[in-house]
Amino acid sequence: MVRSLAALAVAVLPLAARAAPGARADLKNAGGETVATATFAAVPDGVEVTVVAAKLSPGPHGFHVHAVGKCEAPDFKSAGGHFNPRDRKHGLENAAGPHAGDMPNLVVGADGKGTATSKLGGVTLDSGPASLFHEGGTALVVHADADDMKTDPSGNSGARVACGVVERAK
Ligand SMILES: [Cu+2]
Ligand SMILES: [Zn+2]
Repeated sequence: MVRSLAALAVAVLPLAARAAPGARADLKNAGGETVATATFAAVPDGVEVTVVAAKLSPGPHGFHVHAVGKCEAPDFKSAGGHFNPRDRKHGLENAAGPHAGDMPNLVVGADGKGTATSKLGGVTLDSGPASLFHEGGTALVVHADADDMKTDPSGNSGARVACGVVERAK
């Protein structure tokens, strides 16, 4: 009994040590179907995003935080450009970048599933221009194609195929 409790404590501890999600987003496709979910947690100097894709086309997809918390199907243009409070250029590999909302590609397997965790440096869940809850909010967007990580303003990642407004976790 004592031994199994100890094993349980070891198994549970890494989860308990992680920050509780401070925000979440449900990403829907143009048909209104939820195809991925994301959670956001405050970490030192930024916000960690974990996305779990359940139903996306296989391959790498551009994946960003966009500057407006509005997801109007079918093109999701309502989400605006990339979240960019520090007026940088697009791309994790751009010397003049990146946008605060830029992240590595989301890689989806042949089964339509994929998981990724990335850190948004210099972003907060609190208040101010660098907050995901700045006036008007923000949205998480998945694109049809891979982001080349350097072409301004959006890495040639093509159409917006899924969008989710970033909301406070309850
Ligand atoms: Cu985008
Ligand atoms: Zn960008």
